[in-house]
Amino acid sequence: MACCGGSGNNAQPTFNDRKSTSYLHLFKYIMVGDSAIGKSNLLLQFVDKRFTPNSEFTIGVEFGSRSINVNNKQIKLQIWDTAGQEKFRSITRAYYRGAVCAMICYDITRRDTFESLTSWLSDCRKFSCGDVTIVLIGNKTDLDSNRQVSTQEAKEFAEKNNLLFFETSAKTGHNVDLAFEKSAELVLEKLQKNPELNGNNVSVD
Ligand SMILES: Nc1nc2c(ncn2[C@@H]2O[C@H](COP(=O)(O)OP(=O)(O)OP(=O)(O)O)[C@@H](O)[C@H]2O)c(=O)[nH]1
Ligand SMILES: [Mg+2]
Repeated sequence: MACCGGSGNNAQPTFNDRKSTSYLHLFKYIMVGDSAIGKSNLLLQFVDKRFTPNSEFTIGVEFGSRSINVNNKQIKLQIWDTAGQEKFRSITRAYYRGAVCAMICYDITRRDTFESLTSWLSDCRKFSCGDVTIVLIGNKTDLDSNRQVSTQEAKEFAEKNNLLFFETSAKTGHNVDLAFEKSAELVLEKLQKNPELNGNNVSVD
Protein backbone atom coordinates (compact mmCIF):
# COMPACT_ATOMS: atom_id res chain seq x y z
CA MET A 1 0.00 0.00 0.00
CA ALA A 2 1.18 3.49 -0.71
CA CYS A 3 2.10 5.93 1.99
CA CYS A 4 0.65 9.40 2.06
CA GLY A 5 2.89 11.13 4.59
CA GLY A 6 3.12 14.90 4.79
CA SER A 7 0.64 17.24 6.39
CA GLY A 8 -2.31 15.78 4.59
CA ASN A 9 -3.16 18.87 2.59
CA ASN A 10 -1.72 17.54 -0.67
CA ALA A 11 -1.84 13.82 0.03
CA GLN A 12 -3.68 11.46 -2.28
CA PRO A 13 -5.93 8.83 -0.72
CA THR A 14 -4.77 5.22 -0.64
CA PHE A 15 -8.38 4.10 -0.61
CA ASN A 16 -10.71 6.10 -2.83
CA ASP A 17 -14.27 7.13 -2.25
CA ARG A 18 -16.18 4.85 -4.62
CA LYS A 19 -18.68 7.48 -5.63
CA SER A 20 -17.91 11.12 -5.52
CA THR A 21 -20.92 12.95 -4.09
CA SER A 22 -21.42 16.39 -2.68
CA TYR A 23 -21.50 16.50 1.09
CA LEU A 24 -22.59 18.76 3.91
CA HIS A 25 -19.80 17.99 6.38
CA LEU A 26 -16.30 16.61 6.21
CA PHE A 27 -15.30 14.64 9.31
CA LYS A 28 -11.67 13.78 9.91
CA TYR A 29 -11.16 10.41 11.62
CA ILE A 30 -7.94 8.88 12.91
CA MET A 31 -7.36 5.17 13.55
CA VAL A 32 -4.76 4.19 16.13
CA GLY A 33 -3.67 1.14 18.08
CA ASP A 34 -0.85 -1.43 18.14
CA SER A 35 0.55 -2.98 14.98
CA ALA A 36 -1.19 -5.87 13.18
CA ILE A 37 -4.58 -5.50 14.82
CA GLY A 38 -6.30 -4.77 11.53
CA LYS A 39 -6.62 -0.98 11.28
CA SER A 40 -5.74 -0.90 7.59
CA ASN A 41 -8.12 -3.76 6.87
CA LEU A 42 -10.93 -2.07 8.78
CA LEU A 43 -10.44 0.97 6.57
CA LEU A 44 -10.23 -1.18 3.43
CA GLN A 45 -13.42 -3.01 4.41
CA PHE A 46 -15.26 0.25 5.11
CA VAL A 47 -14.13 2.08 1.99
CA ASP A 48 -13.84 -0.74 -0.51
CA LYS A 49 -15.55 -3.83 0.99
CA ARG A 50 -12.27 -5.74 0.70
CA PHE A 51 -9.98 -7.70 3.00
CA THR A 52 -6.32 -8.57 2.45
CA PRO A 53 -5.19 -11.74 4.28
CA ASN A 54 -1.50 -10.78 4.22
CA SER A 55 -1.39 -7.02 4.37
CA GLU A 56 1.84 -5.16 5.00
CA PHE A 57 2.59 -2.94 7.96
CA THR A 58 1.56 0.64 7.38
CA ILE A 59 4.52 2.94 6.95
CA GLY A 60 3.70 6.35 8.43
CA VAL A 61 0.11 7.16 7.57
CA GLU A 62 -2.42 6.34 4.84
CA PHE A 63 -5.90 7.59 4.28
CA GLY A 64 -9.17 6.73 2.65
CA SER A 65 -12.56 8.37 2.37
CA ARG A 66 -16.19 7.45 1.98
CA SER A 67 -19.40 9.44 2.05
CA ILE A 68 -22.28 8.17 4.14
CA ASN A 69 -25.79 9.33 4.88
CA VAL A 70 -26.42 10.24 8.50
CA ASN A 71 -29.88 11.47 9.49
CA ASN A 72 -30.52 12.47 5.86
CA LYS A 73 -27.30 14.45 5.70
CA GLN A 74 -24.42 13.52 3.44
CA ILE A 75 -21.22 13.27 5.47
CA LYS A 76 -17.78 12.62 4.03
CA LEU A 77 -15.47 10.68 6.35
CA GLN A 78 -11.78 11.29 5.71
CA ILE A 79 -10.06 8.51 7.62
CA TRP A 80 -6.38 8.58 8.55
CA ASP A 81 -4.96 5.12 9.14
CA THR A 82 -1.79 5.33 11.22
CA ALA A 83 1.06 2.88 11.70
CA GLY A 84 0.93 0.95 14.96
CA GLN A 85 4.65 0.24 15.18
CA GLU A 86 6.33 2.12 18.02
CA LYS A 87 8.88 3.76 15.71
CA PHE A 88 6.06 5.72 14.00
CA ARG A 89 4.49 6.95 17.23
CA SER A 90 5.70 10.54 16.91
CA ILE A 91 4.33 10.74 13.34
CA THR A 92 0.97 9.42 14.52
CA ARG A 93 0.75 12.11 17.18
CA ALA A 94 0.70 14.83 14.53
CA TYR A 95 -2.47 13.41 12.99
CA TYR A 96 -4.79 13.78 15.99
CA ARG A 97 -5.04 17.49 15.26
CA GLY A 98 -8.34 18.40 13.67
CA ALA A 99 -9.80 14.92 14.09
CA VAL A 100 -13.40 14.86 15.32
CA CYS A 101 -13.28 11.11 15.91
CA ALA A 102 -10.53 8.72 16.98
CA MET A 103 -10.90 4.97 16.65
CA ILE A 104 -8.68 3.25 19.19
CA CYS A 105 -8.33 -0.37 18.17
CA TYR A 106 -7.14 -3.62 19.73
CA ASP A 107 -7.13 -7.26 18.68
CA ILE A 108 -9.49 -9.45 20.75
CA THR A 109 -7.05 -12.37 20.31
CA ARG A 110 -4.03 -10.47 21.71
CA ARG A 111 -4.28 -9.29 25.30
CA ASP A 112 -1.16 -7.09 24.99
CA THR A 113 -2.98 -4.92 22.42
CA PHE A 114 -5.79 -4.36 24.96
CA GLU A 115 -3.27 -3.45 27.63
CA SER A 116 -1.79 -0.78 25.34
CA LEU A 117 -5.12 1.04 25.19
CA THR A 118 -4.38 3.28 28.18
CA SER A 119 -1.35 4.66 26.42
CA TRP A 120 -3.23 5.22 23.13
CA LEU A 121 -6.06 6.89 25.01
CA SER A 122 -3.64 9.15 26.82
CA ASP A 123 -2.06 10.25 23.49
CA CYS A 124 -5.48 10.81 22.03
CA ARG A 125 -6.65 13.04 24.87
CA LYS A 126 -3.35 14.91 24.84
CA PHE A 127 -2.93 15.53 21.10
CA SER A 128 -6.48 15.89 19.79
CA CYS A 129 -8.39 19.10 20.19
CA GLY A 130 -11.72 19.72 21.85
CA ASP A 131 -14.51 17.25 22.25
CA VAL A 132 -13.15 14.39 20.15
CA THR A 133 -15.44 11.36 19.92
CA ILE A 134 -13.49 8.23 20.82
CA VAL A 135 -14.52 4.78 19.67
CA LEU A 136 -13.06 1.58 21.07
CA ILE A 137 -12.79 -1.16 18.44
CA GLY A 138 -12.09 -4.78 19.35
CA ASN A 139 -11.22 -6.36 16.00
CA LYS A 140 -11.03 -9.96 14.68
CA THR A 141 -14.32 -11.34 16.04
CA ASP A 142 -14.10 -14.05 13.37
CA LEU A 143 -11.32 -15.54 15.54
CA ASP A 144 -13.53 -15.81 18.60
CA SER A 145 -12.11 -19.20 19.61
CA ASN A 146 -8.72 -17.49 20.20
CA ARG A 147 -10.22 -14.63 22.19
CA GLN A 148 -8.09 -13.23 25.04
CA VAL A 149 -10.24 -10.22 25.94
CA SER A 150 -13.87 -10.71 26.93
CA THR A 151 -16.59 -8.47 25.57
CA GLN A 152 -17.62 -7.62 29.13
CA GLU A 153 -14.16 -6.45 30.15
CA ALA A 154 -13.84 -4.22 27.09
CA LYS A 155 -17.34 -2.88 27.62
CA GLU A 156 -16.45 -1.89 31.18
CA PHE A 157 -13.25 -0.20 29.96
CA ALA A 158 -15.29 1.74 27.40
CA GLU A 159 -17.90 2.81 29.94
CA LYS A 160 -15.26 3.91 32.44
CA ASN A 161 -13.54 6.04 29.79
CA ASN A 162 -16.66 7.32 28.06
CA LEU A 163 -16.01 5.61 24.73
CA LEU A 164 -18.34 4.13 22.13
CA PHE A 165 -17.57 0.42 21.80
CA PHE A 166 -17.84 -2.07 18.94
CA GLU A 167 -16.41 -5.49 18.28
CA THR A 168 -15.69 -5.90 14.58
CA SER A 169 -14.24 -8.20 11.98
CA ALA A 170 -12.40 -6.57 9.11
CA LYS A 171 -12.45 -10.01 7.50
CA THR A 172 -16.22 -10.62 7.47
CA GLY A 173 -17.24 -6.96 7.70
CA HIS A 174 -19.08 -7.58 10.99
CA ASN A 175 -20.04 -4.21 12.57
CA VAL A 176 -17.55 -2.25 10.45
CA ASP A 177 -20.09 0.05 8.77
CA LEU A 178 -22.01 0.31 12.03
CA ALA A 179 -18.97 1.58 13.94
CA PHE A 180 -18.37 4.37 11.42
CA GLU A 181 -22.06 5.22 11.07
CA LYS A 182 -22.83 5.38 14.80
CA SER A 183 -19.74 7.44 15.55
CA ALA A 184 -20.57 9.88 12.72
CA GLU A 185 -24.08 10.16 14.15
CA LEU A 186 -22.64 11.14 17.52
CA VAL A 187 -20.19 13.63 15.96
CA LEU A 188 -23.06 15.19 14.02
CA GLU A 189 -25.12 15.50 17.20
CA LYS A 190 -22.23 17.23 18.97
CA LEU A 191 -21.66 19.48 15.97
CA GLN A 192 -25.28 20.58 15.96
CA LYS A 193 -24.87 21.67 19.58
CA ASN A 194 -21.44 23.21 19.01
CA PRO A 195 -20.66 24.22 15.38
CA GLU A 196 -17.12 25.24 16.41
CA LEU A 197 -16.28 21.58 17.01
CA ASN A 198 -15.29 20.78 13.45
CA GLY A 199 -12.43 22.88 12.15
CA ASN A 200 -12.48 20.95 8.86
CA ASN A 201 -16.11 21.67 8.29
CA VAL A 202 -16.95 22.36 4.67
CA SER A 203 -20.38 22.86 3.24
CA VAL A 204 -20.68 21.74 -0.36
CA ASP A 205 -24.11 21.38 -1.95
N1 LIG B 1 -8.86 -13.10 10.90
C1 LIG B 1 -8.73 -11.78 10.80
N2 LIG B 1 -7.56 -11.26 10.41
C2 LIG B 1 -7.48 -9.91 10.31
C3 LIG B 1 -8.56 -9.04 10.60
N3 LIG B 1 -8.16 -7.78 10.40
C4 LIG B 1 -6.89 -7.84 10.00
N4 LIG B 1 -6.47 -9.11 9.94
C5 LIG B 1 -5.12 -9.60 9.57
O1 LIG B 1 -4.21 -9.08 10.53
C6 LIG B 1 -3.00 -8.68 9.90
C7 LIG B 1 -2.70 -7.22 10.16
O2 LIG B 1 -3.69 -6.41 9.56
P1 LIG B 1 -3.45 -4.87 9.23
O3 LIG B 1 -4.76 -4.30 8.78
O4 LIG B 1 -2.31 -4.70 8.30
O5 LIG B 1 -3.03 -4.32 10.66
P2 LIG B 1 -2.67 -2.83 11.10
O6 LIG B 1 -3.32 -2.61 12.42
O7 LIG B 1 -3.01 -1.87 10.02
O8 LIG B 1 -1.09 -2.90 11.32
P3 LIG B 1 -0.02 -1.65 11.24
O9 LIG B 1 -0.20 -1.02 9.91
O10 LIG B 1 1.32 -2.26 11.42
O11 LIG B 1 -0.36 -0.73 12.37
C8 LIG B 1 -3.16 -8.99 8.40
O12 LIG B 1 -2.58 -10.24 8.12
C9 LIG B 1 -4.67 -9.04 8.22
O13 LIG B 1 -5.05 -9.87 7.17
C10 LIG B 1 -9.79 -9.63 11.03
O14 LIG B 1 -10.80 -8.98 11.32
N5 LIG B 1 -9.81 -11.02 11.11
MG1 LIG C 1 -1.87 -0.66 8.87
